[in-house]
Amino acid sequence: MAAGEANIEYMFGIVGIPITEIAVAAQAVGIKYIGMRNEQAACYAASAIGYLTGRYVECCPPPPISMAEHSAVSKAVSIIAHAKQPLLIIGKGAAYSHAENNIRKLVDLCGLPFLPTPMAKGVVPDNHPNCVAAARSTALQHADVVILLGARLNWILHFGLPPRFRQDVKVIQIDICAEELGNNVRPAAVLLGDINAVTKQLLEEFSKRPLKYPSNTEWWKKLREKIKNNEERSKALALQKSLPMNYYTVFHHIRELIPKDSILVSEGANTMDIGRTMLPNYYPRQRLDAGTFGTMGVGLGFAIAAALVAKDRTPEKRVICIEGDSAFGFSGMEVETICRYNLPILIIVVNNNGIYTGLNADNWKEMLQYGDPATCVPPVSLLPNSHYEEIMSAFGGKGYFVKTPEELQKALKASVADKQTPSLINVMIDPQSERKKQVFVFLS
Ligand SMILES: Cc1ncc(C[n+]2csc(CCOP(=O)(O)OP(=O)(O)O)c2C)c(N)n1
Ligand SMILES: [Mg+2]
Repeated sequence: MAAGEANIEYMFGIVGIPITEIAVAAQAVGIKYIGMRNEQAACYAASAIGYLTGRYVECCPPPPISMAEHSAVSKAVSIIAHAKQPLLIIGKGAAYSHAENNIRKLVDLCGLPFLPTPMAKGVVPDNHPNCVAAARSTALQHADVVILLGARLNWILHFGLPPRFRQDVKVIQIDICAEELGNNVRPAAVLLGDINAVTKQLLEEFSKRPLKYPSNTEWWKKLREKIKNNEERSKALALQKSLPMNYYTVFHHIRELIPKDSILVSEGANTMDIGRTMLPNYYPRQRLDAGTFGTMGVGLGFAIAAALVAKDRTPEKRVICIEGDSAFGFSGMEVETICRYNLPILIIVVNNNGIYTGLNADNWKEMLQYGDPATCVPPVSLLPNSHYEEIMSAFGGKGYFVKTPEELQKALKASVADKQTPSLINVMIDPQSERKKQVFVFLS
């Protein structure tokens, strides 16, 4: 009853015991009860609802909106004005705080280069001319002033430390959570407050002390060169005609054929990392991935939450869930949940027979000659050529097994056109396909 009175719309749990009574009671007061196949996936789905709808604010009495101390705002503006190589990092907090309009104004007004963290993609559209995501490592490594707008210096930002950042980088940290301030790096200025409100404060300060970072600096030249170089390398890989396909070719076709306003969900290692660079976001809160902690298994729960919200609020928007073959396995049985609630999610499994790299069928066979599989199967390998699409067809959705760009295009067109039926495209790629060479190795 209390949940009903609080206008809770969605409740996630599992199917059956021990939640039967509470689920029935919730349904009786008009709450949508979603029975998942595993508590973990239910929690992932529930956590995404607040992010997608902002309803964690609506359900409670409106919280006070906190603003930063004026002296801190003024200090931050001075530091930005003296920066030679500034970089704005937009974090998930900016998306949570619905700060997109003010941040867009700040970027346009001050001409600053910016980078989004994974789930901040789309707060300012990825095709904005100041977006330097394609030169991410260079931007992080050489920035002398970094403005963190609701982004945290956790592993996804390499803890803000060398060699990925300059030793003497000045960090301006803007965050709603006091405990986050000063984590890993001592900031030059701290602005404690709601991202949207603090961005407005910065805009007001910049209207008194105008700043336009010139677009012809050496810094911009360096960043633009790197962007061009990286984009050319990705494009060359994407246009390769050899079979089996590589990651870049797969993402190239996905980008060409899915609607621009799709809600993208993703997890995996290379699948997620390469997909993040190859698939643009144009709107805020439309990318959900395993970003913060890299936890595999979140994808299907996130996709289910996104599809429920889309069905109720923006039925024209598609949810596209791009999974590595290993990542898919963590919550794969939620495909049944998707079919049970008839959520027209398109799952794309990028299948390289394993984690990072796998074995092809011939090598697999050869390997088995060495003895008991438990003693010789590489711990990064999955069974080659697994037909994950049959998991979808088993429950009444549509499954596609594709090996060539033409088959991929055909399957994408068919599943995008069918707005009613869940589908899964299992895309076989070269098990040795790699991410293009990176300047830094993982976790450096
Ligand atoms: C819960 C959990 N267990 C294990 C890991 C370690 N891990 C990182 S990525 C990954 C799977 C990557 O393989 P896949 O999804 O097939 O993507 P690929 O790189 O092959 O494209 C795993 C198991 C993790 N991140 N989270
Ligand atoms: Mg894989």
